[in-house]
Amino acid sequence: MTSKDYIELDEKYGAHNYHPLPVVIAWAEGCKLRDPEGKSYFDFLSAYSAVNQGHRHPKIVAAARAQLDLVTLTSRAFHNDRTGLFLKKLCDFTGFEMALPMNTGAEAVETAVKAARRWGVEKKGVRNGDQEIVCAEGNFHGRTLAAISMSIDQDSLVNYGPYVPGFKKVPYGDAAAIEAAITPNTVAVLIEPIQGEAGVVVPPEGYLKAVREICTRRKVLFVCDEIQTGFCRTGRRFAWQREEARPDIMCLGKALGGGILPISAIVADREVMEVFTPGTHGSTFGGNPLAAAVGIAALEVLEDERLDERAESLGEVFRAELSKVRCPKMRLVRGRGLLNAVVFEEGFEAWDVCLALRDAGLLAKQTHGNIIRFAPPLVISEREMGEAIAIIVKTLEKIR
Ligand code: IF1
Repeated sequence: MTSKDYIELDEKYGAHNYHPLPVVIAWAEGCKLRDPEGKSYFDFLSAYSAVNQGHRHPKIVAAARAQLDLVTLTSRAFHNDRTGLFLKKLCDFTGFEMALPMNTGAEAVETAVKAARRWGVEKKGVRNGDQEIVCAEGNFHGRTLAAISMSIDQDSLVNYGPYVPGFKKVPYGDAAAIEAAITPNTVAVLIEPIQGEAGVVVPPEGYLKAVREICTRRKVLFVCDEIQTGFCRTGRRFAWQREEARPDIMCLGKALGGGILPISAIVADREVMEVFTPGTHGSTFGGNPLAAAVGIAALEVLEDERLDERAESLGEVFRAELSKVRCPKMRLVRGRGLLNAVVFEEGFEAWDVCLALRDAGLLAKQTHGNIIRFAPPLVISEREMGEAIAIIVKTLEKIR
């Protein structure tokens, strides 16, 4: 079968809830992808930052293989000999006291919302049903009903009502707007430390620190969605660390699964996490032994290969080279670490640029029409980065 055949199958049998770039991936390793015809590409999306450790990292694959021969799924009705080790590793890595494992990012966000609402009643004295959460315009927190109820993106929202109440939306990057939105019923402020889907929107310096301070002073939980920004992507283990704005709850996902499995979690200290008691939350697959083994290896790779430092230094190179590009349609290059975006002028359609990049051997995806996100696996070598930058520069300089 050819790429064309595989694309036809997707279109015939799959719901049309995506409009993928016309390319089929049949093999991957590190930061390289290959299609069924054998053409090779640099991966500059990394499955939206779920493959920070690179495709099929040998250490993570080995951990998965070994666990496949022992036990893979038990549910949480019984203990197993992997989940606890994973949770300890995750707490050590993040510096929080406790973790609650789930599967997808959206579930981690749901878990954080539930934790905050319960905390609001049980620790702050808000009446059940009155809890409010402040979130930011332009956010992306997933596809569940609660997550889309926080969104202002029409495509994500339209005709899915009734929406989950209790969310107040304020402009992103404006700490005063958060302060003004807080009422005695507010239980949490939930934001991304950098907005990914919005087009890698980096908030003004001091924003996260100010949000942290406001939350502490107003007795409101600061919840950080680090699902896309976390695990070394932005040049720190977690994006909030740039401002030492330690949240009360972190939502984690994507790269926690090492590019192999969906693994998500929230982490928090005991004072918050203790609102969960037996029967109040859970998941059949959350923290399963296979996921736990993969998750431990995924975290070890981030540590052993110092992928935070790699992302920081390679990100500097990337932005420096890209800002030299001469292209009349380009407006700016922004980002932190290896989560970057090129922003074109308003109304510009970047789809054709993504097609040209594909033809030149590099895969990236546009967002909001005029923004292209560039986020390679953090294991990309200096040499590979040089080759990839050359492809991008050459392609952008051809745009009229
Ligand atoms: C898709 C976007 C990125 C996320 C943050 C929670 C989730 C995500 C900050 C939910 C997920 C994904 C979802 C994926 C595309 C991708 C995405 F373009 F849609 F917005 F990365 F920028 N919080 N983001 O970024 O995690 O439930 O998907 O595991 O196709 O919807 P999930």
